[in-house]
Amino acid sequence: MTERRIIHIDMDYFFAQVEMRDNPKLKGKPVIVGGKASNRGVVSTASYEARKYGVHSAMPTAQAHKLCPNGYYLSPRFEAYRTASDQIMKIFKSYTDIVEPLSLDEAYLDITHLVRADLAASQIAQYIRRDIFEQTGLTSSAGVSYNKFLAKLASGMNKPNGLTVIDYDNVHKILMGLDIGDFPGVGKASKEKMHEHDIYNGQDLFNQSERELIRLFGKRGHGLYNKARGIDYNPVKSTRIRKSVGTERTFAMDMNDDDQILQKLWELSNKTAERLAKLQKSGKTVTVKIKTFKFESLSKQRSLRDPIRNETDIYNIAYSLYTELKDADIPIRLVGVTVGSLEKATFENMTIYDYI
Ligand code: TTP
Ligand code: MG
Ligand code: MG
Repeated sequence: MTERRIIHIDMDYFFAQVEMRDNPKLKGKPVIVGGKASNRGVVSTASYEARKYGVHSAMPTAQAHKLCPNGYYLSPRFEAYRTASDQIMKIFKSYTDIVEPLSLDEAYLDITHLVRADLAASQIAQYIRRDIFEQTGLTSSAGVSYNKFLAKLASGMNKPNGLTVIDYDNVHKILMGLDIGDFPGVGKASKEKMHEHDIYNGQDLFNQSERELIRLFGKRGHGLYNKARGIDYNPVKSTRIRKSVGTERTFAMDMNDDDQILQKLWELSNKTAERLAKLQKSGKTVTVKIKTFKFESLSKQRSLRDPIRNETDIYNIAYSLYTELKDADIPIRLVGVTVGSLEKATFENMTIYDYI
């Protein structure tokens, strides 16, 4: 197996940075974005200036006020963050198809099979960070390594606006000095358990046998044993963004009976509506495709002003497209209906957990 080339990119103090970009008076100031103290809100994030006071994500805003009374406290503007997020994800996809977003502000990229294999992965990461800055005015940090665990670890090492490479030369040293709580999967409870067994850092973890780690942590023991050695086989899982939903049927024999074909079209419209409902999407184009008995593919599309999602709307348009398309003398083998230009779920029905 060729060695993989993985990049992890994470925006710096993301929500706060967007606010500071949009209001330059906030530059260099302690900026805190989050819920209101009066509503028992919590901090979403804080600028690095505010972090100096000890303010951090998930801290009650009331507590942040005590630590940093002169901070600038702002409510989140999710649409602005979503816009910036869409921009960065688009940049990632311009480099590789294998992009796995982890939240609004970060993603893994697998650039192993990038056409420009002659460029160092770190150079590509720099290009990506440059594109992000040019297009959004925001800084980010990148980690480059040969697996996801190390790439993510690396991206946090020189924040903000930094780039870190972990390779075979430095991996051991970095991991040995790493706090045990900074290993993925080691939460509060496992950290305490680690401490009970005198495991405080990567070196202590490295010194444990695999058998002992499995005894202590069950199934996770094997993964922890590997992590101490910089081993992680998890692939970057790209999530395809669905642009259309379509269904088609091939007839058992060439078909020229409108009634039967329209019956099929109705069934396909139903199926498509069902799938749209599952995805919680609606679409602004309808396409009907047919394949003639000579295997010729023909299609016709209509764009709509308002998005549609139910079976009757889909069928009505599909019906009229079909009548425009079908030649009475030519039997067909296949008919299909596709709804495209899908719209995202609206902000109103998303929760904060869809963002982060
Ligand atoms: P992070 O990438 O974890 O943090 P960050 O970008 O603010 O700061 P940095 O990466 O430089 O350390 O999270 C991205 C955004 O997600 C963050 O700006 C706000 C939001 N978020 C929350 O709303 N609540 C949280 O608890 C966390 C961790 C993040
Ligand atoms: Mg971030
Ligand atoms: Mg992040």
